[in-house]
Amino acid sequence: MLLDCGGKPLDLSEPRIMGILNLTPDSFSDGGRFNAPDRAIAQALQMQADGAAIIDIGGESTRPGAEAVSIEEELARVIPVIEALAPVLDVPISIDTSKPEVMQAAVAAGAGMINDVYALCRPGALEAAAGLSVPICLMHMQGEPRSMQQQPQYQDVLAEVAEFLRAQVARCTAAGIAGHRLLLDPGFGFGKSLVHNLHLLKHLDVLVRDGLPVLVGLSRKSMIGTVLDRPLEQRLSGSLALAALAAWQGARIIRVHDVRESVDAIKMIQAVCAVE
Ligand code: 8Y7
Repeated sequence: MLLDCGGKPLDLSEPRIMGILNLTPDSFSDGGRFNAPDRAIAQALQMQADGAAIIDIGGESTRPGAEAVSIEEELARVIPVIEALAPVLDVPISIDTSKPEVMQAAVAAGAGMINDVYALCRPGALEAAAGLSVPICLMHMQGEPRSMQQQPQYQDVLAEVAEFLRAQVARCTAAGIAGHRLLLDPGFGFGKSLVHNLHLLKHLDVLVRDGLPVLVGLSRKSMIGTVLDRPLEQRLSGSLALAALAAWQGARIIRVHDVRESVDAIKMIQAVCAVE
């Protein structure tokens, strides 16, 4: 299956790696090390060379407890980098945003996918996305980043996440967004306890069977920190184990910080998947 990301094809017949490029000064995993545009561009090119099939660029932190940034600030962080990168990257750029203005400006600057952790639920986002022609990743979140980890509660987390995503697909379809432009993401860590996250991953195949490509972000997340009792910079092994479980169950895009290692891991899984 081939996804058209604003003119750049993304082949999802095998699981692919999405490299994370954080342009936030407070970015929780890389401490804002790639904040300067030149270094961001070098980092993106390195991730492509390491085998990333798409680069996800974000200018607003969505980590638990993070504060919102203004439209102007977010645009100032992401647009110059997208403008510089789009012409020189072979792989598509995804814009991690929930703001309609940023979606429009980013796609105009060359982004080929929208990654919205609010699943187009913020005012104007659905209309903005419908007016563009790039694929959209719809992610599930319970609550808001500022408070979502305080008291996450579900009767049946898997059923509720799947139901939410199906409802958002219907909402998108009604707004004129073709189904083949949509990807689904259960939103690991977004208003979920450790057990919720583990249960969602164990049964990820249920979401995969809905038929839309599934994207997952597990890299360095607190579920790994909690199980292993490791700080952020020591979560690679845990991240690879979870990426493997997701790819094994049919996830098509794995969003990661450590591209080279993750590409190796999913290549091995693909080798096993490809034999009888
Ligand atoms: C995810 C994400 C983050 C995720 C999608 C982090 C922006 C926190 N996580 N987008 N974004 N899925 N689609 O740990 O799981 O990277 S930010």
